[in-house]
Amino acid sequence: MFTLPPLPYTYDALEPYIDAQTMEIHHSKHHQAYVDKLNGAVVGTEWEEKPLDELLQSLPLLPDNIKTVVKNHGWGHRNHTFFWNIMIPGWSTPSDNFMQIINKNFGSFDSFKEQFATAALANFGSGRTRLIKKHDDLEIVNTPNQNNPLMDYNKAILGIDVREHAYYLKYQNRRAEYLTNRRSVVNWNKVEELYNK
Ligand code: MN3
Repeated sequence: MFTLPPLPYTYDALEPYIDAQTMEIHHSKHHQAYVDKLNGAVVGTEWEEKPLDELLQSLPLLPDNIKTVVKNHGWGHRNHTFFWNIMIPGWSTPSDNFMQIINKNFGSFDSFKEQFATAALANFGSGRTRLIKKHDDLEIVNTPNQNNPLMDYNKAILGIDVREHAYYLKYQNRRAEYLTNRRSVVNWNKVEELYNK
């Protein structure tokens, strides 16, 4: 059985940038639903004991009646676990080393922030916008729904949920404002750790 991982901080820890009610609903309702639906698909099958990574890598081998559910909800579970962990209460900034990597790829930190926000604003509907490590370079990639076309989430080192449930209670239609405020809670140490993995 898959279980909902506890958040690494309290629901109100990212206030005022991300409000406690949004965090609580996003984690205890939305993320929980991904876990429950994933369990509903695999429990009682030969796949129930597989670790999540292995299960997701085995998608093409899964029977048709559970393949789509496992793909959507398995990735939903994985994506949200990742999302909680690349946020942190309090202001964090990239280290000098990582800043050099950002500068090399995007010209400057401001330019990176602008390019990331532009991509996230253009990410129609309910996708994710990610910073991806490709070889040693960085790239900004938009993906729809819970899709991760790279099939290797380890390459994603920063991601943002632009689905409305991630911000609507506080920001309504003001996605740009959510994106700006979301910057205040990026866990840059974690991003760099993933880059160096
Ligand atoms: Mn979400």
